Amino acid sequence: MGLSPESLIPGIISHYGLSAGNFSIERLGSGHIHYTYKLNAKKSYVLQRVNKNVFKEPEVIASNLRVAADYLGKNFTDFLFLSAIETLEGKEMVYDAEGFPWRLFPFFDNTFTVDKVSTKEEAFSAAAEFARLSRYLKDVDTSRFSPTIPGFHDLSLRYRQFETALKNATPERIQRAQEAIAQAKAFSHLVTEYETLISSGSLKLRITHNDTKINNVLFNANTGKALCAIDLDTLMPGYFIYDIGDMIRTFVSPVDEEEKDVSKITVRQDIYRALVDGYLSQMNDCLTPEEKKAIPFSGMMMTYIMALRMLADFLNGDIYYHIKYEGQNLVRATNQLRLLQELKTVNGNQ
Ligand code: GN1
Ligand code: MG
Repeated sequence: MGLSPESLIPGIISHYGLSAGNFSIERLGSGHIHYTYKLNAKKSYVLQRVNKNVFKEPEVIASNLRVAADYLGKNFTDFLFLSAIETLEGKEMVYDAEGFPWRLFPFFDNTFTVDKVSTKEEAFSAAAEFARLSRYLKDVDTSRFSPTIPGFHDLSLRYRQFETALKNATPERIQRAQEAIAQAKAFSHLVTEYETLISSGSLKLRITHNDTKINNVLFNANTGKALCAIDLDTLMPGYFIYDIGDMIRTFVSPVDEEEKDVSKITVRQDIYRALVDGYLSQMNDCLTPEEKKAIPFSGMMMTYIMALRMLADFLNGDIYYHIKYEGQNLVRATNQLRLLQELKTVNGNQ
């Protein structure tokens, strides 16, 4: 075992000219991938240890964000783009002795995040903010960006990874996940639909956020409106279905992906409409009619891909997502499969 990440904080922040003695430090808990801390003081910061097992080339994240920040800075004056603070040596990241990169961000006072959407206004505003990022980047040369995780939302790849996990899983895990496995297999027609949609060429490659879950947007506490998109590690070339689909996945239900009681999972149609309206308030003119037709599919596709990834992680012995209790990834997968069923019902009734 290496040193605990917390014990490394004083050394890391000294690269920014900061002293740990001036802060009270708390762990911020809802991300599944990195270790994130808040450094509390009059001027507060967010410090993050990047998960290098997930982001194998952290320099690619930094390079994409540099391209985006330069482009937005040159072309727009009204866009808040969250960039990492540079070290005293002018670097965007500090590597610790185990090779984990760390980054520091400013903390914005008077802001908040939510894990569930409460109102239509919240849904509209958050969706419009994620969409604005894609709209402002619509003319940037996508070849200047590289994937930070190759094949991230490639449903065919994710299905194959699920099959591999199933092949290698212990009988005990397979037994516990039996029902979820059967449900996941029953939706495999979505993989074919995805392949057909992608190979039709009707979706334009754009710069997308790719992780538009509701807790990746910062709200202004005074206005209640979305202030900016955060968690930009997966800002990279993608299709708009990934962004609007992940919003459908994480906005429409009154409970989040951690909910164990699946009977509480429903599709709030007013929230659904508000998020689509919010997204289109920015992106309507950028999307073709064929792209817009893919919106109902997008929500199902992104819910399915998360169900497969969570289920595969459970079968693999919980090696990817952080868990707080045994069986959490199976709970998440079961939750997502129920949401998928609900979305199917709603789409079928339209
Ligand atoms: C992860 O980093 P975080 O917690 O916002 C994951 C997303 C999943 C999400 C599920 C890099 O997002 O793809 O949708 O968990 N990010 C990565 O909650 O795998
Ligand atoms: Mg993330």
